[in-house]
Amino acid sequence: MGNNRTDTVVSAIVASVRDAIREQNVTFEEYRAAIGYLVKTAEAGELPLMIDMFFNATVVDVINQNAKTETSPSDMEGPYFLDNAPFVDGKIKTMEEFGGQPMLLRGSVQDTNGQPVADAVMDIWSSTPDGKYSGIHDNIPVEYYRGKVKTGANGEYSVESTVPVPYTIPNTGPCGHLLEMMGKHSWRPAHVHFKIRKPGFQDLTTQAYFEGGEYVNSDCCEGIVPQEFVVPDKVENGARVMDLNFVIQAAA
Ligand code: MBD
Ligand code: FE
Repeated sequence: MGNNRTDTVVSAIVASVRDAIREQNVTFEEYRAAIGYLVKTAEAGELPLMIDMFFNATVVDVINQNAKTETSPSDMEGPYFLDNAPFVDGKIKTMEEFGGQPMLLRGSVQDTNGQPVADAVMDIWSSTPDGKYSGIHDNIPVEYYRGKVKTGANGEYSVESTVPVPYTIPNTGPCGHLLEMMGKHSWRPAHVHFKIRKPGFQDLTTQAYFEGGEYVNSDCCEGIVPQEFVVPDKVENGARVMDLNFVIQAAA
């Protein structure tokens, strides 16, 4: 063993934690409290959330730096992607009783040569107008507020839903409590998630944000969101229009 990828990465992580312990003169009581907190977080089922909160954006950053710059930036998948959303034709189901401003998502998927990518499957999911995710919260059925959309012959797509809202990551458990103890809030800006897949291409997982929206520059999960998909405020026929063109890369 030794001198392999596992050794290299784990040793680097351990070294930076040791540095932090020395730098901050961490006491034995604090050390024990930290272990207890991690155990509690795991027992609450929030360990993935806690790790995502601190590190997911950094992993995505590394992906974006390594990708050729002509592809669209990746962004966090988050914990609420579900692969069993239905295919929809032009309209993601929303619930009358929730109301919300209509939203029109439209644009295209292209490859890095500017050629349209037809028949790409776009998974699109976002919160209800009161900040819940279907299939996860409040028994909202999975066919609402999420759907799969196929691009047309020219790589184009167009689909309606309703505008999502800023969202607090689960903040009643250990993750939210930790943010609170650190003096930080637990809000994410309003966002729409995308996962774009097409055989022969690398998957693209990303998010779009609303220019001028609250928390766009203070996301609890990453501080500042990738700017390319912060979409200017544009309304047509009462619908908030999100013009979004995606560039994906052929698989290596
Ligand atoms: C979300 O909706 C989300 O997108 C992320 C990244 C984390 C928690 C909740
Ligand atoms: Fe989300």
